[in-house]
Amino acid sequence: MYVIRWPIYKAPPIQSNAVTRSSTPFTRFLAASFWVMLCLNLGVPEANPQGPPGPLPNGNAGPSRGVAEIGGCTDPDITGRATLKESKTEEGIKQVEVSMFVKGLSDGKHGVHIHEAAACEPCSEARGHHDPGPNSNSAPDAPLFNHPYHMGDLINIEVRNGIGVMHTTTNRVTLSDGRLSIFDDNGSAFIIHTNEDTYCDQDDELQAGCAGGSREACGIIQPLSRP
Ligand SMILES: [Cu+2]
Ligand SMILES: [Zn+2]
Repeated sequence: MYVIRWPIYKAPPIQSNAVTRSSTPFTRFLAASFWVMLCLNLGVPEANPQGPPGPLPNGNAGPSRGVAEIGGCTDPDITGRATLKESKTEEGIKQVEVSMFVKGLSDGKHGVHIHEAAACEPCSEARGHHDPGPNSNSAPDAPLFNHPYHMGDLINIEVRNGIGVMHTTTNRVTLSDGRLSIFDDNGSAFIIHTNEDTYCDQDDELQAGCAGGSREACGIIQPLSRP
């Protein structure tokens, strides 16, 4: 059984490059947040890629948490982690909180999506954007331009001084079993793109690469057992 170990990364000394070069309070805050969040993941339970761990307290079958270790498609200096947590709104709608921390990307915005297959080697194996359903069309751009209608479409991650942080909540997907689950037969993976996702929502934005272009980093999403 695959076991999440901590520390996942060889943590660089706190004085290293990105931290000391960034002298503004905001960048120091980002750097501190990065490591604090990694530390908070100390308590993540064992990954359970073999299958769902059983019924949840709210009656849903399947996992309620997930994690992805992120690495560069070609650049080994890109590393990071994403965590996913499913909950229910007061109305009973499932929602998934996604938190992502990545270092080593170029500064600026980078498109992030949940892609349709749990594969990163090479990053093209993650295939298109997660889009289950009777009219599934995972193509991001030309010629069909089915972006940003995909269930796996997320917001950009913003990188400053080499550190990227992203938090978002989506109700387009679930971790627990169901028609929107990202833990379907072939699983799912995060892809971080080289460029910003413009969301391709304007007619004059419908051009190849509007969803972020080439692939920079990838992380297979693993289901976690309940604590
Ligand atoms: Cu993508
Ligand atoms: Zn999309």
